[in-house]
Amino acid sequence: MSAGAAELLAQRDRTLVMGVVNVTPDSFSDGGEWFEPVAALGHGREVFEAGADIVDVGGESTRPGAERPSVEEELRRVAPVVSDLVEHGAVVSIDTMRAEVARVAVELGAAIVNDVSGGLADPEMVPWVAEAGVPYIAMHWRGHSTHMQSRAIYTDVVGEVLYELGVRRDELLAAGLDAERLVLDPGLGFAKNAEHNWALMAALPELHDLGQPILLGASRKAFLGRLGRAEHDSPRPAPERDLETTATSVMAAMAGLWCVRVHDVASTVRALAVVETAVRHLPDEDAAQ
Ligand code: PMM
Repeated sequence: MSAGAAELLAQRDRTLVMGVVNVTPDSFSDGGEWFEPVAALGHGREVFEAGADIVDVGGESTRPGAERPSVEEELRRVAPVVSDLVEHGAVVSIDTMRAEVARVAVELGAAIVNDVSGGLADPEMVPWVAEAGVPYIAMHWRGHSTHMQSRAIYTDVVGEVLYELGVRRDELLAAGLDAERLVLDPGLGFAKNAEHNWALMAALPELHDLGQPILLGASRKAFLGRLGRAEHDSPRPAPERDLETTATSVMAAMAGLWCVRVHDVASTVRALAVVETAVRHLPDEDAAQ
């Protein structure tokens, strides 16, 4: 494991910021703005320079209904961006459900694998991660984008997500993953409607019951775009959801989560500095005794 990634995984004094670089023609959150190679490289560096602790590079859109690119196409998209960011000193995570893409990205210097399927999409992913010993982010997942919304059925979304993530954690550890290198994520928006996402947002501290560092990916998701809009109005466009995103980042930091995954890094970095500074001013319990 790289020194940078090891240090970040052990970080508990503040909530980390993961900046998103989607090299896709159809990502819902940035509409494919960074698809062209030159734009993708430039955007990657902007995200890093804005203060991201981790830069998350992905080449497959997970927007509901999205078609999957081939492995070759996914690699063509992400490889130059991963290499460039690594060269510039960034800690890079590769956002992929494919073992082959993860393997090549790690060879190029990516330090973390971020798998929205938690290893369920590609049977080769978990054995490879176990063998490579690379830090792994496993998200709560019920199926590919083409049919995930039909699986957004829960009677108790918080209880069920915690249960299913707990089962996945146990399976991943049994498969040989190192508990010190495993991060879990409730997967907002993945097989979840707005009500489900809000219920999870209201229960962030409960995610600690899983006993692993937690990452939250609320940034620019549709449930935030509907706030303050009449039912019949269209949601606010994704790039205009950063204020709401920043509020979710603050909630995550107040709940003591490990990391937030966001598109606009600068606003979250500044908001989290407020939380971090206030937390540092908490009375020292030991000294008070
Ligand atoms: N969301 C998206 C993509 N990758 N990874 C993790 N770990 N958690 C998420 O919530 C997550 C993710 C989809 O959002 P995007 O299109 O804005 O990248």
